[in-house]
Amino acid sequence: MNEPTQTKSSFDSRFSNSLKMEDETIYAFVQKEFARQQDVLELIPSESLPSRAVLEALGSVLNNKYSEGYPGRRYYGGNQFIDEVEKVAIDRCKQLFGCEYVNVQPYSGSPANASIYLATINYGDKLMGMNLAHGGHLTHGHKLNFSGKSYQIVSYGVSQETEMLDYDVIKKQAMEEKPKIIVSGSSAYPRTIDFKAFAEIAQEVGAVSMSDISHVAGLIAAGVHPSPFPETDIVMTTTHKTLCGPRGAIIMAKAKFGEALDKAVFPGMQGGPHNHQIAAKAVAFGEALKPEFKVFTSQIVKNAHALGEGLMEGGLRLVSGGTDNHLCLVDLKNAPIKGKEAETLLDTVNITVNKNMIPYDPRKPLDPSGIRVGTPTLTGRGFTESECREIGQMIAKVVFNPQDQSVMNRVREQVKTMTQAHPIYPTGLN
Ligand code: DSN
Repeated sequence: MNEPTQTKSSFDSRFSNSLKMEDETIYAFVQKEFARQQDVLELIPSESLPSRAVLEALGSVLNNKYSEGYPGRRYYGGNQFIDEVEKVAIDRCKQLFGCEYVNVQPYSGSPANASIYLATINYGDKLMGMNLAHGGHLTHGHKLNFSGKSYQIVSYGVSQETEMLDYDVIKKQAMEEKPKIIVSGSSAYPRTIDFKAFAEIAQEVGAVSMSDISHVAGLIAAGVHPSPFPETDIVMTTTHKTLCGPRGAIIMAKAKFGEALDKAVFPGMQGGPHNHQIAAKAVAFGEALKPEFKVFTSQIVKNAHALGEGLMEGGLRLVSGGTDNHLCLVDLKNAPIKGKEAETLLDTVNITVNKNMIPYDPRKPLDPSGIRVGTPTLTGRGFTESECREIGQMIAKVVFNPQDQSVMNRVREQVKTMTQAHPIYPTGLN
């Protein structure tokens, strides 16, 4: 039997066929997801709308290149342009955050945090981080995560009374526990974090200070939230939240940590960097350096405040009584449905949120008392305070009237009017 042979035309089609021509199944799902994003009010605070230019860099031929190593020190030939892209990303990032050192290669937040621990502490050492149930992150010491399995974890939380970080209590805990590293930063904390206070506590107990600024990085870059620099030793951020870049992460630090961090990222944790992603990070940093980005991030915060006002006007309680940043944590204890049901019900009226534990939550993570809502994506679409306030009221209506179909229909119509008035990528993406 003859083996099939590659003809010139079958070979060429690989380079000329669009996604639509090549793979109808995946193309159809991409189109459906585009339409879904257009038709919903997306309130997940860790998501945002990257620019068309960022998406273009992600879809570029830079994807094709291997480049283990760092600019000028690669294990593969042909990296003259890849080196330049990485250097531009590094320079822009230093300018944006005012840091001495940056590594732009981390694939995402979790491997970046793992690299930091690898560079600074030994397995079994004490790591102090924020309790996930109080707003921390899995990689800050959750027992099911590599961090909780590899290190001795000391968790701090928020005060039961104020639902905010109490730096005196955290300091006392650090003095007693003497951790090797103290991680500040959160994924569900609606208040300003005093990174400087954390760095001072770490210094007093002889620990490395590390801030995971993933959620508020865009606000910090624009000066809308206080920066962890220059006090903090090492800072990690993902690039796709309020920074509005590609999915990915970076590690910034004082210069003295640079060599150990470079070694920990490669070859310690990762192989070849994702060059298309690094190019997209560079594009996002360039965008964030423009004056418009400060206006945009200030609007994210104003919108979150208005969203919170609307939620409270609708009868809901916000954890800590409000927000200083891009998100609100909503306590549904006085509503007839809790986090899991609220997430599902809100999906049916095209409002996307995520269920979330609240501090001292008596319920379980898969069926918690709260939801988390935020404004980066809405702000990217041009929503302003009056609409965000109305959205807060709409959410309250839904969760207080889960059986009332007329409420659901009315909210669905309101969502339709709002989303049609604010199209995403109005000139298309192809
Ligand atoms: N899972 C992300 C969030 O939603 O906040 C953090 O990694």
